[in-house]
This record gives sequence, C-alpha cells and structure tokens, in this order.
Amino acid sequence: MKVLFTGFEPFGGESTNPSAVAVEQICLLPPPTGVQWQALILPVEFRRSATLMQSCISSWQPDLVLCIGQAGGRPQISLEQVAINLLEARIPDNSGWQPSGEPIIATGPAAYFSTLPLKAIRQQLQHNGIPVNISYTAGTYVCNALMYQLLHHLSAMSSCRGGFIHIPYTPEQAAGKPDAASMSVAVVVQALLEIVRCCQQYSEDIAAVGGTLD
Ligand code: PCA
Repeated sequence: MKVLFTGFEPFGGESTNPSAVAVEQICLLPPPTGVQWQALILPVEFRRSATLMQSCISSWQPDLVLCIGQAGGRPQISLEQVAINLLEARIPDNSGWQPSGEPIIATGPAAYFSTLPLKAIRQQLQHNGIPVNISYTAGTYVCNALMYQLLHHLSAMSSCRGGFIHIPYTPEQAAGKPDAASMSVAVVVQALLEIVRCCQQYSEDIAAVGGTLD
C-alpha cells in the first residue's frame, strides 16, 4: 500500500505548522510491512495546493492519501467526514487571495465525504489513548478546499482512498494562548501510524454512532 501524506506550510502568523513536521517525521520511520510512504508539503494556497497534490497522485499513484492540516483551538484529532464546495476565507491565503462565497468547482457537487474508515480509526485512536473525534466541518478555508479537490480527483479513481485530518496546536504554539488545547507532534505521529494501520486492516468502515459538529 502506497501512502501519500500531505502537510501544510505555516499560515496565519504562526512560524511553524505541525502538520508538515508530523508528516516529515513519520516518513523518517520504517513503514509497517507492506507500506511505502512519502510526504508532500503544500503551500497554504487554495489553488496551488491542490494542483501540486494532484500531480503527485498522478505520478506516484498512491493507494491512500492522508491530508493533514492544523485547526488550532480544537482539542483533539479531527477526522473530517465532509468537504463542502465553498470558498469563504476569513484571512487571505499565503498568495494573498481571499475568496468569499464562491464554489471551489463550479460544476461540482455540494459536498464530498471522506472515503477513510473513520469510525474504525476513531475506535483505534481511542484505544491508544489519543483524543479524537469525527468532525462534520473542515471549515471553509484552504484545508476544506484541499479535501474537496482531493475527493473530486479521487472520485474518478476507484482504487485510491483519501481524507483529511485536522490536528491541534502543539504545546509550544499553545503556550502563548490562554486556554488553548494542544497535542505534541509525537502523539500526532503515533496517531498517523495508527490511521495507516487501520486503513490497511479495514476496507469497509465499522458500524458505530456518529461524530460532532466541530
Ligand atoms: N490549516 C488551515 C489551512 C492550512 C492549515 O494547516 C485550514 O484549516 O484551512
């Protein structure tokens, strides 16, 4: 199984983005038997992030694409269930573009669902003592747009699964922010490893009750 991880460059005034650090760190570890992995770091730009990811998918032909981004302020790993066809930027992206109220793909459906076995992953992370939820909103910024464009791209390919995972602030980022929850990069790396194992093990999701609206 070939696994492509993507992470993002820093944005929004932060000097680091732990999504990039985590995907680079996991790819330095020996992968589980039967797995090859690689990491791609993407710019926080609505259009270019998806173009770069899609050209990597076309050339490397992964079986699984796990896109990671930061949702600072969330207290747990968020397994995103849904990406919506909407660009609504609270702040400009790193190219200076600040779209509002536009579709990502004018002819695309309103939403796409993750094709990862989210409930099996949630169970596995909880079993390993890692805070996690299934989230029904990936926001309306670059992460949602990347997830939407990923799933649009994969909808034409039957053999590749993909989805998006948001991660909290690191303890270092949270240190200057009152009441901000955090998670170390080491725990995020452990979570990513468990997610890959789960995707190896489960071709179908398990039955369980749902997620939360954040
Ligand atoms: N998080 C942003 C974009 C890049 C990132 O890491 C988001 O949630 O849209």
